[in-house]
Amino acid sequence: MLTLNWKKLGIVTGLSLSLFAAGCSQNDTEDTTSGSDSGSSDGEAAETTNVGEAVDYAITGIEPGAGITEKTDLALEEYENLSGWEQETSSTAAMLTALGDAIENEEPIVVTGWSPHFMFAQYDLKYLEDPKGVYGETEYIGTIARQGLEEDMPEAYTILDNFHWEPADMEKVMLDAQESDLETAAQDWVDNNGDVVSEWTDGVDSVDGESIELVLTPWDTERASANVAKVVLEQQGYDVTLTPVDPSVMFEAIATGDGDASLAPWLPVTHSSFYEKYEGQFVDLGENLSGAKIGLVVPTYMDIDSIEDLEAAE
Ligand code: PBE
Repeated sequence: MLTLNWKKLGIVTGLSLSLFAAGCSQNDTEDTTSGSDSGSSDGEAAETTNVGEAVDYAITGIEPGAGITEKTDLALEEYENLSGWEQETSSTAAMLTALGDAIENEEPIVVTGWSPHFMFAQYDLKYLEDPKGVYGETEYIGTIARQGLEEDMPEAYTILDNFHWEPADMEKVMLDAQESDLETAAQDWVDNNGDVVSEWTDGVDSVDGESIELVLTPWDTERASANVAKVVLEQQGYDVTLTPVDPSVMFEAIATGDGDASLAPWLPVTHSSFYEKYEGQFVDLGENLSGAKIGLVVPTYMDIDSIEDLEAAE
């Protein structure tokens, strides 16, 4: 049984939810100031010609163990114009707070961002073009299982193999969870989407309390899919444990058989190095969601479009 990082990651995720709520209300009260951006003194920072200088040559990142953090380190190496830049890692919650603060003051900021995520519904944001393809084009979220799961738990394996949903489904669970919690939101989604769920469970026998451990990463996207899978597997008779860990530990857990399966890998780019490290030691069940994306993200009021528009430090 995996217990690594559980508490730490749980706290991080809890913070991220409450900060999202705080961000919403700030945004509501600031709306009155955003209509007058034609004056020359207004939004001065946003019009600064040298974005690098204005943001202190720093990309606001998230947790050190995230796949996007690794790819951003790679971007810092690959793009000559990012020479002298740094990635400041901390947590998703801290990144979202910094993003909200910058937007409130219409200041420039460059963050590591991804979708599906609320930040795109909450703020006007854009991905910077990535001509070198460091962050890939579109990502998918995949499902992996430990070797032997198909033989040991064919019913669960079939359900996990069939698990496929749309970004709008995942967003619905994440949005509803703001009003309740992920367990409740996942249960509601399952109750309201019997047609989709029955495609996953069609012809699958029930079991009698067998234990299964799903390993996930601590972001809301993966907490949503894991909680939906938990509800569906429990309806089938399983006793389900959810264990949140860093992405590298997630792959390691499935490769060693400490965990049974995961719906959390972001591929083909975000978690490629972890995937390659353990390739052949887990079973790849393919996509469970298509149309995800990662990259460098800025507010739309910033007058740049590409990573190559960022100027190197002197
Ligand atoms: N994310 C969200 C994760 C995967 C899900 C993009 C922040 C990562 O970079 O590992």
